[in-house]
Amino acid sequence: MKPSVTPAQARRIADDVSRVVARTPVTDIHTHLYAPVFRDLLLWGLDELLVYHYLVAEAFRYLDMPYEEFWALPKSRQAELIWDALFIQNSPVSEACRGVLTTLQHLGLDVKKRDLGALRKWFAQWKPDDYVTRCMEVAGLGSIFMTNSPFDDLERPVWERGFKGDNRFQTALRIDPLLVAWKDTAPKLAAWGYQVRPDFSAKTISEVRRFLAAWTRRMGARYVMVSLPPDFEYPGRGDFAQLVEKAVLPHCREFGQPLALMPGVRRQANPQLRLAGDGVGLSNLVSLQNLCAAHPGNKFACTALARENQHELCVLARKFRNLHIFGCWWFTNVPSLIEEITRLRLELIGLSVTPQHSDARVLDQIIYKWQHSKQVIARVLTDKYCDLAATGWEVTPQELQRDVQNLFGGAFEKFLRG
Ligand code: RAT
Ligand code: ZN
Repeated sequence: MKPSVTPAQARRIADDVSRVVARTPVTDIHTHLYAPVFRDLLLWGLDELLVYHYLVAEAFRYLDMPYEEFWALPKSRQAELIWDALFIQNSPVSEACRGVLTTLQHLGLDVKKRDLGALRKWFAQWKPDDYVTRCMEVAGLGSIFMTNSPFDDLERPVWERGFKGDNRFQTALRIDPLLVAWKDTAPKLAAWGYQVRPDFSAKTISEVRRFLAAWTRRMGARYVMVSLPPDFEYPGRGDFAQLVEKAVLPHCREFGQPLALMPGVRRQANPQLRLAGDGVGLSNLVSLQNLCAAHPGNKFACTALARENQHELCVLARKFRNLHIFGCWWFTNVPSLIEEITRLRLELIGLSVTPQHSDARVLDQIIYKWQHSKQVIARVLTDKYCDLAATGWEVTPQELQRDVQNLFGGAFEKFLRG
């Protein structure tokens, strides 16, 4: 007789999955957050939540003031304008707006009164260090990966002074300027004492490797990362292909680091929006296929920005075990697409994936980004376990725990170590 899932059994599976998803600590493998010793680089609090670049882009759909006038205002005034446009004049239904409310709600605040002043007062009582711990608790995070750039003039001095570490945070070496703006970056490296020229002579390459090795050691970086335009090319005679092949991949092999690629961003589609001005394009993932095929001794991680790239990316992961796919990035970090993409991934590559990262730029955002994603991930997992139960295969509590741990950082950790 063919077993089928009764409504009671389905409810039990849903409850078990929700419970395990809620209590399993997550490793957030890509954020723009910093440990508190990085001081002003760690953004947190209500005004930062409101001036998040996702909300700036949305607010300008309604604002008619010139861009420059907006940017000249103090942050608190910008926050008030965004609050008024996106929460008061219109209902805050977008994912980024809803996120602010979810965050406030989970911090125990009353959003009903729409009282910006009272909400601001609550945030003013916190010290950053305690607040990091509090937000991680509420979000259910065990560990946060920073994005660490030696090219960031505010961040570099902190490393040069010596950062002793913070056991809540891990590090990732971000190298966009090296790979996407080599002509501007070579003189910088030269000024920092690396004997590089714009060419790719053996000397230049060994100096780029010396730079990568020094920063990997200084940061204790666990992987190397770059975001890329849709038309990135590999192999090729371009700077990206040359540098990746000759310097970055040998470096990654030496240090056992994956290279995380984030293709699909069209930087500064509208420069007047500043950080909010980047767009999306369909990526040429044949270049990723070429990288994975030509370098089986390297590990690659990838998240693609375009929805239309997600199926091809899953198929690539089926072909190449040196490819780990992760996250629903930026414009795909909305519930409808998280659901679609997570289902697709589980159906095509099972549990050897990291379905989400937060990309939080403001500490408090980890609360909503994980709350919303966990809801969707739990729903998808429940459906999959119900499909299994219909065959007579019941997932044990230990198996459920193992699966969720893998999705929430375990699979990525194994990939890092492998
Ligand atoms: O999602 C974002 O906040 C973007 O602005 C980018 O930072 C992107 O995530 C990236 O890492 O380039
Ligand atoms: Zn990011």
